[in-house]
Order: sequence, then structure tokens, then C-alpha cells
Amino acid sequence: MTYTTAFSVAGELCTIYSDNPIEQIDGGYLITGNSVRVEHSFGATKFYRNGWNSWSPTGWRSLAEEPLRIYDNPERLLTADDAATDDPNRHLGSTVGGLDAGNGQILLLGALSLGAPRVGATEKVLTGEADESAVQWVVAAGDERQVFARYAELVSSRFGRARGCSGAVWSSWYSFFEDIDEERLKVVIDGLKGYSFDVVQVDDGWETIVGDWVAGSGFPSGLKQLASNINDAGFRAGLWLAPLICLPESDVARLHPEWLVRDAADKPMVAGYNWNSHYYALDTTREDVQLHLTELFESLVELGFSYFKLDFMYAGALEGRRSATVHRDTVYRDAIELIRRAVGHETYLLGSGVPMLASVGVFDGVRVGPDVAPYWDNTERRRDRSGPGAYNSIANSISRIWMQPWYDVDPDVVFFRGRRSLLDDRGRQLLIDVAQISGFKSTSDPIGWLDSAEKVMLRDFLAHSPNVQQLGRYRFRLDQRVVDFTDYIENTREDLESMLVK
Ligand code: 9PG
Repeated sequence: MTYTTAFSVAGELCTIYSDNPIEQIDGGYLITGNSVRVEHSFGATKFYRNGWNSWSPTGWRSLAEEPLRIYDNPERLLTADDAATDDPNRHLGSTVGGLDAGNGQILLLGALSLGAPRVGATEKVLTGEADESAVQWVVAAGDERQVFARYAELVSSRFGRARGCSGAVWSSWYSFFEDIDEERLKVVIDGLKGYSFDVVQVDDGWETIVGDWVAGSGFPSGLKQLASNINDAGFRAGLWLAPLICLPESDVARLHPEWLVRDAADKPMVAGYNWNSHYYALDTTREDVQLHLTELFESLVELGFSYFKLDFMYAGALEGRRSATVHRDTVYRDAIELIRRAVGHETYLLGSGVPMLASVGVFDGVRVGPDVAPYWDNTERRRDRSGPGAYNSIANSISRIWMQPWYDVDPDVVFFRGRRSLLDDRGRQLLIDVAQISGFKSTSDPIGWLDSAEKVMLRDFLAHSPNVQQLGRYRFRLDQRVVDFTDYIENTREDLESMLVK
């Protein structure tokens, strides 16, 4: 039997179809099942697509255009979105989707449960589908910001909210990338004294190899000394790890092949690509892997780290053969809960490359877009919204600002530096504005790279948190100033040509 409920939004009729009874709740309808349909009459309107993980393309795109997704790059697709459910011919996203009803009104369909929920749209119907039959959905319609807020609140009421506070973060990634060592960081840490940063986070490059989380040759004094150097300078010590993956050359992959998630041919499954290589995922349903992760994080906390940027975490939620046959979303959730138990509630957990929904309630902060870069965009990969660049980072982050009730929304770092940057003043100001809107403040600029005006700008950024009010989809008031991202996000500004890398 099919249950139906009709309602109207912006003067247009919508009808929900479900195999299970439809329950009316405050601000919407609740539906249970592995599929739900909402017929609409908005035609070729804009569709809100939410990508699966931190880096996945997210935002509004007309149904008349080609779907928002990663094109012509299967390696990037596997790393930066949900390759298992990707469909080049459909407007389809993960967990939540919406349609623009006009006049500031939207129709939203969002999942309240794990089980790989997806939302797709055509000019006639908004569809929810999932792997599990007990998935709960909400349909809500009305004012755009109120509808997103209602959905966000329903999710938090089921998944909780981690409440750690990061303060301002200095991260080594966007200045030195992997080229870090203890001497170089000592100079940076010295320079940061007197600036009101809370965390100095050492990014990728400290470890011997991805998978083996021991200090590499650039850190002969070891991790305990590194944490002490940071803590003694008055900052919390932060560390980057990708604890659920390993490169094929790592000790963990070579000595424990049985720890790896397997593919259908019973070979170690390729979980993604980076560092000029493919890499594997750990089977976190195994007790020995669980023990390995618990010991790893307990020891890192013991050494003095109290902030972790956990990266490439989506690999723990890929489809694959594991020792237990639970749904991949549950596998992931269990793994991050285990890490949370090991580090305790005083430690700040920032997720990057994480599935957005399954991370709610465990991570204190989550990266909501692809990597920023000191240039606006790269014309070589215009059809890949997941690549590094200021445009991609800003477009995703602003489109996910409504996730603030779930965790701190990390839009990635601000570049204050003029040197080693192709961003002009506008580009820099947009990054500053996004960071102020999100409230998550970070940079990678060593103080020694800044001229005196840039140092003043950085100090002002750290000292000042404007009152933020969202006025429209892409419009905000920061204290008395109105910032409008519309022309930038919709790519309707000709004058940004100068900031493109060609
Ligand atoms: C360290 C970096 C930084 C950065 C992270 C992450 O889709 N991709 O192929 C992809 C590769 C790398 C990447 C993001 C996406 O960078 O976001 O801040 O920590 O790892 O290696």
C-alpha cells in the first residue's frame, strides 16, 4: 500500500509517496523506509546537492544543467565523493537535497539515519533512497534558512553535538606542505608567540609514511619533544593523521595485510589516491585494528597532543569486505566513536575528508569544503569542484554554513600573505569573511612571511569576531557590513579572470 500526503509550498502542490505511514511533525513530515518520493511542480529549478564527504561538490545547480559532480577523474571521484553511488546522468547527492521553490522558499528532503541515504531530483520528483529499510526521512518546506535549520536540529537531536572549542589554529599545511621538520617548526612557533593562536597543528609530513604514525627523520627529537615545544610556547599541540588508511609501502600494510579492507577479488581494496599512489583502508571491525587505533591515540594524548586533524576518514566508510557484515556507515561511526573514547572529551577532533552525516556528534569540527589554495581557481579542472582553490573552498563552505549546529564548520585557512600567493585583496577578504562567518579561524602563514600591514590584518582577524547575520542564500551581515558572495559563487563576475591559474 502507498501512503500519500499533499501540501503546498510557494503556491505549488507537492505530494509525498511512501510505503509506510507519513507522520506530521512540527515543521514537516517524517517518513520511514529505503525510498521516498516527493512529486513537485517546480520544473527545471535549482537543486541543492550535498556531497558525501568534506571535499565533495556541494551547492545549488539548475536541473537544466549537467549534474554537480566530479567529472572525468575516477581517482578523484573515489577520494572526494561517494563513487559507489555516483551516477553521471542524475542530479544526486548524499543525505539531504532540496529544490528552489522561488521567493526564498525551498522543498527539502533529508535523512535522519545512517544507511547511505541519497537524495536525487528531476523536474518532477525529489527522491530519497537508502541501503537500509529503517532509514528515517524528513520532508520540510518553507523559508530556506528555517527549513535547513529545522533539518539540522532534527539531526542533532538524534546524533548529538560534540562541544570542544578549538580557538584559532595555525596549521603547517598551506605554507610548507610535507616539507616540515622540527627546526623549521621551532622558528614558526617562536614567531607565533604574542599572537593569539590557541593551537599549533602539525600537518602531513611529520610521519615516516602514511599508515606508520611514528616521527620521521625530520623529527629526531621525537613527538613528545614536538608537543612540548608547542605547549611550552603557550599553544595546544595539534597533529594531523589519516588513521584509517595506509600506503602500500607502509609497515602496517606490509606486516598486517590481514588488517586491510578487501575487494570482491579478495585483494586489498584501493580506497583512494594521493601521495602519487593508491592507498588502502584498515578494517576497523577487527579487534586487532581496534586495539591498534586505541593504543595509537592513547599514546598520542599521553605525549601531549590535545587536538587532532583526522584526515581521509571516508575510507572507513567505503563499501568493501570486512570481518563483520555491518553497514559501512555503522562501521565508520563505530571507528570514530572508538577514537573519541581513546582521546577523551577534552581533546578537539577536527574531521577532514569525513562523511558529513555519520560524523555528527563525534567530531568537534569538520572541514566542509575542498582544500583552499593561494589562487582563485584553476581553469584546467573547471569540471572538478573538489580540487584545491579559493573558489571551490568558498563555494562549498558557504553552501554548508547551515551545518553549524552539527559541528564547527571549518572552511579551511585564510591566506594573509601577499608573497607566495596569487590572490588579490578581494580574494583574501573573501577568505577572511568566510572564516568570520563560520567562526573557525585558521591560517598557515608563518609570521616571518608577512609584511607589517599583513601582520596587522592577522592580529585584527584574531582579535575581532563580528556579529554575523545571514540575510540570504549567499548574503551576510558582518557587524555593519554586508558581504554578498552571490556573484562569486554563481560565477557571474568577469573581473575574477585575473585570479585564475591557467
Ligand atoms: C595533507 C592534506 C591536508 C589537507 C587535507 C588533505 O581529493 N583529494 O584527492 C584530496 C587530496 C588531498 C587533500 C584533500 C583532498 O588534502 O584536506 O588540508 O591536510 O590532506 O596531505
